Amino acid sequence: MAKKVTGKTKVKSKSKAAAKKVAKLKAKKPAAKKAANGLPKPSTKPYGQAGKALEGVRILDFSHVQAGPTCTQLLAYMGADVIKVERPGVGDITRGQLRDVKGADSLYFTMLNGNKRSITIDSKHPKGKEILERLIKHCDVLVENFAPGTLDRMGLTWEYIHKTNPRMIVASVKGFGPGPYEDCKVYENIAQCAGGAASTTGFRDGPPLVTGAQIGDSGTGLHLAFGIVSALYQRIRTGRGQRVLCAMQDGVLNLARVKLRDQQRLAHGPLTEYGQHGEGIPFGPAVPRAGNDSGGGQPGWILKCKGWENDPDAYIYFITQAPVWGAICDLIGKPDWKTDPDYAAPPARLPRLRHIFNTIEQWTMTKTKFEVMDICNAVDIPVGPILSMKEIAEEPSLRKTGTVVEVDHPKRGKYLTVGNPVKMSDSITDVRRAPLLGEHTEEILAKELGYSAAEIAEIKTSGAITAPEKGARAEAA
Ligand code: CAO
Repeated sequence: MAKKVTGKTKVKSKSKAAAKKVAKLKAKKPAAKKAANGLPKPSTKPYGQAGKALEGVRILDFSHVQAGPTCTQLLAYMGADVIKVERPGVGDITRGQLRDVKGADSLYFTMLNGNKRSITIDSKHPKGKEILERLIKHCDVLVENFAPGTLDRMGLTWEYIHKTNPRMIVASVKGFGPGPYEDCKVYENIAQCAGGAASTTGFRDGPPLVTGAQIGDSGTGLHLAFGIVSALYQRIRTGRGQRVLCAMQDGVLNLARVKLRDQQRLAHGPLTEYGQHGEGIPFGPAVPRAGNDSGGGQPGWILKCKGWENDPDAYIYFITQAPVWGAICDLIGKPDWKTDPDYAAPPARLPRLRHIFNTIEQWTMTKTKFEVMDICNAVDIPVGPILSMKEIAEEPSLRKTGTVVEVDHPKRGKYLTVGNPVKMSDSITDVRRAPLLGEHTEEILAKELGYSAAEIAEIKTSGAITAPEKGARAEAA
């Protein structure tokens, strides 16, 4: 069982005596805990007090930048012990990128590495390799998103890892899956472009656009987390680890699947719910950019609200959902549209969407986005205000649910981060600050890997966990 040591940091004892004790307990416990059907009896502890979903799972986290760290932060939120391995004196490159506070780890880093522990190891140093071997034996999952071939060059091939710990799951993010581009380095926007998102985002008469949401990095990290949890579940049956690969192109395509749906529909005629159909503009061979058209079967558009002249976010997304068409007509002062054959039924409205939304906008422009929200929701019309990041940061309900969390950091002070977006009734997330570079190196060497004080002193002088020379610390741009 995890043992509380200081504050909120939990560590596992790895001494031989403790291991024996645990083995003894394990040998006795199942019989007492199992119900007649062979499954564990439901815990009698109150909900939220029976540990966390992934408690006991140990992650060897080699990830950097965003895609991998998103994944391992989610696993840490779910209770996994995430040990982040970083290069001595350098660390994850994002520690120094887009810095807002001099001398402190950036928000880029701190918002992606909460609830983790940091150990510095030079993976190319012989002693570093030895420490890594112990970590591989100790952990359940290795997560990495290095450029293709990097892990192999460190000597950490699948064959070596699998031989060292047959139960280990090796989870990787790469830009592309096997094929012509498998050796390419990839960043967020490249994935958005290669996964079909950019060509279908933006306005028809403008260039392809990337979105602010990091669907290439964070989206792929999310997919990888799902793969890891599935592999952990399968391992219960098979007893062996496996490789889990998420290509960023595949992750983006999975999120853009409705556009591949539309690509196939094009073979059978125009996409009638796209605004361009109503405007009489013919479709080309590929799915076009659809501006703010709804991606589903209920037409929608972004409309101006009161104050739009000065506030770039005074807009609302308005959906003309068929079942509430009558309520929409009443609200905007067009009750005759309820029976007018040009407007009464959804197919009749499709060629007139531009005119319909212009008319609705005349009404929304007389109200603030929050007034539109209140009035429309009272009669079940689906609308959504365009919320600025400022409004989201200040929204009390998001603070209350733990989706936006304020944490304290010894070097940068208080900062906001995004908590666990998945809420579970029996696995409650407590968000903790990101670790300093190598903050837990000695703790992990001693308590997890069983190194003695003398051995640790020797490791320190070997150069395996410290920066090679003073002044070599990289300050990333
Ligand atoms: N000790 C010693 N060396 C270490 C180390 C450690 N603890 N950690 C990393 N390194 C070394 C690697 O061995 C590698 O060196 P070599 O190339 O000499 O073998 C070097 O650091 C750089 O690693 P990298 O190749 O992953 O990084 P990069 O800056 O060249 O590329 C990126 C960055 C993101 C483009 C690339 O990692 C990539 O394509 N990853 C896969 C796709 C991905 O995840 N993209 C998302 C990026 S944003 O989330």
